[in-house]
Amino acid sequence: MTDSLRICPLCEAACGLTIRHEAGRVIAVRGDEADVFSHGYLCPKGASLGGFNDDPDRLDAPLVRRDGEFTEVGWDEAFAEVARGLGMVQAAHGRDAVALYVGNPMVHTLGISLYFAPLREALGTRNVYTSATLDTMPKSVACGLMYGDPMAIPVPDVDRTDHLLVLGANPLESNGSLWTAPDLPGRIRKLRERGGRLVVVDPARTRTAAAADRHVQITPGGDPYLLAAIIHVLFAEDLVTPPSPDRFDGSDVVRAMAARFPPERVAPVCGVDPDGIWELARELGAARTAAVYGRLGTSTTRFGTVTSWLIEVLNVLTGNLDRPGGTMFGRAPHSVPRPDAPFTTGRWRSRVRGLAEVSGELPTATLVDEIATPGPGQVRALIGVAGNLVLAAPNGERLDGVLDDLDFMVSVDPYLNETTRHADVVLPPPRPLQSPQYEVVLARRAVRQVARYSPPAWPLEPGRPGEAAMMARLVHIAAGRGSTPPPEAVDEAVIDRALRAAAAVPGSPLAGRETGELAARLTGADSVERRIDLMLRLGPAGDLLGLRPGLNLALLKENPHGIDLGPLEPALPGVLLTPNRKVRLAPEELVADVDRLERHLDAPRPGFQLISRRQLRSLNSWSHNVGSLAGGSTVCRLRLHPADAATLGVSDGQPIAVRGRHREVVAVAELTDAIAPGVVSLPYGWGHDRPGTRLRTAAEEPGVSINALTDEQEVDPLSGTAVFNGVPVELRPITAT
Ligand SMILES: Nc1nc2c(c(=O)[nH]1)N[C@H]1C(S)=C(S)[C@@H](COP(=O)(O)OP(=O)(O)OC[C@H]3O[C@@H](n4cnc5c(=O)[nH]c(N)nc54)[C@H](O)[C@@H]3O)O[C@H]1N2
Ligand SMILES: Nc1nc2c(c(=O)[nH]1)N[C@H]1C(S)=C(S)[C@@H](COP(=O)(O)OP(=O)(O)OC[C@H]3O[C@@H](n4cnc5c(=O)[nH]c(N)nc54)[C@H](O)[C@@H]3O)O[C@H]1N2
Ligand code: SF4
Ligand SMILES: [Mo]
Repeated sequence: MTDSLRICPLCEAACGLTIRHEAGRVIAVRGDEADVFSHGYLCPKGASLGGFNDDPDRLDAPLVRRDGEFTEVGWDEAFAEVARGLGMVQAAHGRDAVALYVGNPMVHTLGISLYFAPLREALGTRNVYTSATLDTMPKSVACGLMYGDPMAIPVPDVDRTDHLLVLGANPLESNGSLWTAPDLPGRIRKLRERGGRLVVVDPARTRTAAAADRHVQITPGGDPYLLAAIIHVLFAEDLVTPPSPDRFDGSDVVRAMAARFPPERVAPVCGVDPDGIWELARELGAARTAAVYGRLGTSTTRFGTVTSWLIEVLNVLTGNLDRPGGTMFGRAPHSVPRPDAPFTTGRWRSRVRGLAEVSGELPTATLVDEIATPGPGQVRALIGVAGNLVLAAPNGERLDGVLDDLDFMVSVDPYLNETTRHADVVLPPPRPLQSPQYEVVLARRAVRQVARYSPPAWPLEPGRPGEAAMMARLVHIAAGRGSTPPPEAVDEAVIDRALRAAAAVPGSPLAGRETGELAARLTGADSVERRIDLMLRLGPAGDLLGLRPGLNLALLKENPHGIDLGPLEPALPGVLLTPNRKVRLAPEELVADVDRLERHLDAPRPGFQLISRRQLRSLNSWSHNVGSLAGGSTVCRLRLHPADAATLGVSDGQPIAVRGRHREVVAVAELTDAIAPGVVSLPYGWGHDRPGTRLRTAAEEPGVSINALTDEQEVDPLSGTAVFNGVPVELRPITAT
């Protein structure tokens, strides 16, 4: 029996865990008490990491489709097949004919996060899609326009704040997102113990709302109006901390914008009375320190970007941006590439719907159009990495219907699921505990500066490639080098490029040094570890390849519970990439969308509005096969207010028909007064009843896919992000015949 320390790869909290294992099987999972960041915390999903790891339905060998049937093949044969399929499409139809989709586990998986940029570059296609346009992109666009860098996203300083205002997020179940803070439940409890306040704005009385000092039960889609009205009151009551014109541009424009949204005007669309809005604003304005935070319920909406922007503006106007107890910019312990120009969008547009490129990506909501619409530039092949498009994308059923029309599809995924069942080749990554872990992406969202590394808990079986090597081979194939060059060559090229860039910085201690000599200083068991070593050593606390004392991989290995580098520190103006190095409070693109927002005040209200939710013992679309998490309350139910149910004549546990724009599904009703009247909610990630999958446990309780009801034609125009909250639906009782 061995105990290995691991950073949990399941959610953004990134807890440190202790895994007891023997002969390649997990015996027990505990929170690592000595972890410098999570101090022993773990949630039910982390406790089931063994179930994820040991799931017998995980694929252990590549699958290739032959005469319509999947056959297990060797790795070289599988990659040769990928080279053939992608090469054929690139040769016949050009680079844009190959689309890349990368899903959410990218941010939790070293073997993907390190290769996304090289793969995208090697493919040279404009058809790059990720789950960001199903999730975070509105925040990236808002911050990109305000701060110049879409990665400069502040996080609430939860450990020091006096007042936390949460809109459209449920951190007590999700453990936080765009916000890495292990044990958010404990951190929020401590906030309240030290006299701080928690206010939650959500149409549902979630676990977080139930724990709050105040729950504002807003109507879906009401947030941008509520935020604008709060800003209105702050100005009207002289509660604004005036932003210094030396550091901030545009506060007059914001003031004029907010003047259009007095509480009395927006109250009906928010479902919050004007007095309640005045009170929220006064409370926020009076708090010694405060942080305003919004997540999925604010971003995957019709006005996701404007809403995300107004949240930032509110933090500025209350004097809370970039100060302890307010919201602060995270700082990774490793070197992070800085964009070389201020953020813009729309450098190209999608072929069919003309939607703007954002951060080098096109909206995932329109991938289906690009596949289904014939003509020059049509997508003919898809590389899907760690994504489950059929369940995750709006109107996923339409995608389900067109993926088989592709000339070639390869999936990098451990499961034969709703999406990968359409692939020609499935390449399964190793089990999570056999992969190394370092938080390349999440470290920038952490509420403290922390550096941790976990090596694989036990080695890979001989001949089995790690996910990094799999991705590196895809990079070679995408670049037209075929399936045979060594994967390490990709890493060495990245290292060489980074060292050249570092040596080219005038005045830096590395200036003018020879890159071969610098590369020889790197340590690590393989080329992936050498890359991490380099990133650490060139980072803000790094040892500059031995030129000063500081971080390197060897030091992290000596400190397996992590190294705590302290709380976040103010980072302005250093993080800014705007042309004049000031925060832009009122970027024109955002202000322009306020006209649409104002017009929408008078739009007719739908009968029912569908919203999404997450479940504590469930993880997106891919945990339902883990037996230890299945069952109990982890089922797919349509939550409905008892008053609405009475009107419809529906009782608890009964089937009910739900019609979205494109089709109707039958869900099981769960009556609860925790949801606002007129609103219904379904959990995200269900619908496991399709043939051709290998998810035996999940298929026993399949549920319905919420994305059978959502509409791929509806996006937040500024970010291209799908609308998952506030979706109009009709409900119909199913009468027994
Ligand atoms: N209606 C509605 N739709 C939503 C949402 C919602 O709230 N409502 N939420 C949206 C959000 S926030 C997100 S992030 C997206 C998620 O969109 P996706 O990322 O496309 O979907 P997931 O369900 O996270 O599926 C992850 C896939 O990665 C695979 N996987 C797991 N671990 C690994 C690994 O280590 N390596 C590889 N290669 N594969 C792995 C899993 O088997 C699964 O197929 O969905 C969005 N869709
Ligand atoms: N247990 C668990 N944890 C997870 C995941 C999981 O599947 N399970 N998934 C991970 C992922 S990929 C993500 S992105 C995060 C998401 O993390 P969160 O955003 O914290 O989680 P959600 O449950 O999606 O919360 C969205 C909330 O918005 C509310 N809402 C819906 N519409 C509106 C609206 O118009 N206005 C307001 N104010 N609220 C609204 C919903 O009722 C819901 O409570 O969770 C991550 N963590
Ligand atoms: S909160 Fe997230 S990171 Fe922590 S144990 Fe649970 S799933 Fe893992
Ligand atoms: Mo997400």
